[in-house]
Amino acid sequence: MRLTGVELRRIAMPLVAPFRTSFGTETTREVLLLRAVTDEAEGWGECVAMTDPLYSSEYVDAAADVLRRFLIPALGADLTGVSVAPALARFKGHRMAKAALEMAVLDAELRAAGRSFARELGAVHESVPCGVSVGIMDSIPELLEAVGGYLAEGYLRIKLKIEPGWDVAPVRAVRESFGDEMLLQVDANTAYTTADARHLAKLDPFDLLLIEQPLDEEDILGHAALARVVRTPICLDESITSARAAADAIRLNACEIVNIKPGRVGGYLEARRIHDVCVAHGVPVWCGGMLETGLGRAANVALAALPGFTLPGDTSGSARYYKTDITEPFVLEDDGHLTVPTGPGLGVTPLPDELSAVTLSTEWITV
Ligand code: SMG
Ligand code: MG
Repeated sequence: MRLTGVELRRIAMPLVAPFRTSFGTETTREVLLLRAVTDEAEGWGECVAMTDPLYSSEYVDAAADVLRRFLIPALGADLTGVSVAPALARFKGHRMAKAALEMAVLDAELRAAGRSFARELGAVHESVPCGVSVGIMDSIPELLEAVGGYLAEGYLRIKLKIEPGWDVAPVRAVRESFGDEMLLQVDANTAYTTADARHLAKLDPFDLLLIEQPLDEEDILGHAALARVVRTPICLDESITSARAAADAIRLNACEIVNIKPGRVGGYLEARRIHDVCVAHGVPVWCGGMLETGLGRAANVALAALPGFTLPGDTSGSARYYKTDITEPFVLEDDGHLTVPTGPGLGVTPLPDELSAVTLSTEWITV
């Protein structure tokens, strides 16, 4: 397949409500989209880097810069999806930017071949069970109302964002209000230290599925130490940047469960390798989310249909974040599942009017 060039497109999507985590509050999702133009088909990529480097070191302006100056020029005209990562390997880091470029090339290749992401990745399910991530709120009544609303919509698992000062009380309130049967987990986005181990153990009585990334992303041994104090299984997100990092964390007993986000690990192909490493070790995985548009959501839902994804992911419907998506929206079925797209490539395409309504700028890069 011959690559002609790549369009970088910046869009800004207003959120239906502010989303607060331990590192900040989002009200608008700024996204960098890529459109890879080849002699056979066009493909779309979505970069999950956020406006500010608060979730990880990457941020959207830096992703655009590294793509424009280094990654796209390094591709060469003749390529396929699997050749992207090796061509970019000599550039350190910037996994979210690399993932977006690989996604765009892979999408073009699969659209041309009439194959879906799901089939290509090895999906074994036609639909996937969905959870929802619930931000930090100003009060417990407000939180209970939000959780109640999501459960009424059919979400099968609730994830509460936590931070020091918003942890045991909201978890207790949600557990007591909605019962022991509900699948419930928490995500700290690195907000604690090993000195908080005894405090975090106070979450143990609430039968959480997992606690996600309580400590710093580099603190693998800290997570292993914490795991010896808390009974709730530890799940890593930010720390797992590659299949090798996953293998190391598992070997060091730093996690019992892994959150897989393709952007964080450099692409869907590395994400599949992490899935394979985890399956080989009997470690359950689930698909994380980065407030994707319908493009990234389509690919995430395909990934979540692989056999090792045995826990519901943060693969919510489009309406969780956006009043209007840039593709046909993903709508939760009554049973709390999303249908895995089966069309060529991602199986979804941006709607021209919706896309132009949120576009801030475009830039064409010739290869
Ligand atoms: O797409 O539903 C989603 C987001 C889920 O909580 C979510 N993501 O650490 O897992 C995580 C966060 C990262 C983004 S928070 C602004
Ligand atoms: Mg997380």
